[in-house]
Amino acid sequence: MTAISKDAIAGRLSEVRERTLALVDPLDDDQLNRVHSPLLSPLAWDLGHIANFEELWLVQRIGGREPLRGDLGRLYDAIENPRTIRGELPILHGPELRAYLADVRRRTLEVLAEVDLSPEAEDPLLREAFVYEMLLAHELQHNETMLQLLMGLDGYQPTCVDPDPAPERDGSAEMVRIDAGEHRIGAAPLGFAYDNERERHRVELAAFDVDRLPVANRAFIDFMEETGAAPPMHWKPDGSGGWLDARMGRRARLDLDRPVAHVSWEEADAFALWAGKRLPSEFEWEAARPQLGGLGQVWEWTSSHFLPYPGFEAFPYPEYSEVFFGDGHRVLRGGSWATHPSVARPTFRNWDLPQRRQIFSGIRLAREA
Ligand code: AVJ
Ligand code: FE
Repeated sequence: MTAISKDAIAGRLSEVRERTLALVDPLDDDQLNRVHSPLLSPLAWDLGHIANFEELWLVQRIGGREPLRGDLGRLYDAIENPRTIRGELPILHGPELRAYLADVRRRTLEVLAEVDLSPEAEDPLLREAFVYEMLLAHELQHNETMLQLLMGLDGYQPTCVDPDPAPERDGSAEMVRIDAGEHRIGAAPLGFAYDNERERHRVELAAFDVDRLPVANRAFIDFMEETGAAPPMHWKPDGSGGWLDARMGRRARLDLDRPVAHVSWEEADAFALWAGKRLPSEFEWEAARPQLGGLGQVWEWTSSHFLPYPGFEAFPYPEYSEVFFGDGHRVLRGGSWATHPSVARPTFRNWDLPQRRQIFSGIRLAREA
């Protein structure tokens, strides 16, 4: 690979870092260090973790360098330090945290100048710049986690993303038919994808119908009124029987045509039952994707458990996907307004526990044809 491609990588690394720093730019140290919710890390932990992940992979692993701060890295190990205890850890703050981000980045660029990124590179981490793509994706995914927390911060106003994307307003009840047949599921062997998206394989599906648009706030309110179901996270009563969008401390009129967000899998499943439909499986979702509208506003819960595809091999580390496989987590597909488009591949699999709703999660419905 030529020097130009390395320049492109360096350029993208700095673009993504600018996005990360723009997210926290309006915040003071107290807001960065505070534990806002036991489900989410303090923002200072996310920032240190972003830098430490970069140091581990791009500096220590690829560059063979010693860690800058000795054992400190252990505090940023997501498995060793569950979210509930991250507020109590002696992590970096303020200028020290900023310096760590910058020091790691300087070393990353030194190492980048030395490595062989050609398709013949011996290390599979370097082939097609896999490890750099992983880094970019990782940081962008943490941007979304940070935005989950920022939804609860009074007066916050994101600058690099629009939390109020315009809904697609036409054809609200329209379904599309997907004919029975074999569908190719998963990521092609070349190009960046996470291990859980491989191997690509064929799946036989019966015919089904799927909604062209995700479920809107209007329909979710009908469901709440008929069944007594709880409102989504971040809604507040308006005092006269209606609901307000209370994200970021706002009291905004709820746009009834916008896809409902911040519902759990359990709520999505109950809604589907009430509506006389069901959630699509993740394979149905992937097969139907070219024909779906309203994409990119909310993650969409599927009926699927997060399981390995046939031939799965953990790469480059089992703690990304493998340790989460099983019937505990459900798969979400698509991507939300908070997801960077480069993360939202058609084959990308997101996952969370069925009761969680701090993520930007909505509902799309399917039924047997
Ligand atoms: C894919 C969003 C479930 O946040 O736990 C970030 C992404 N993995 N760092 C998560 C991730 C390691 C992951 N999700
Ligand atoms: Fe991470």
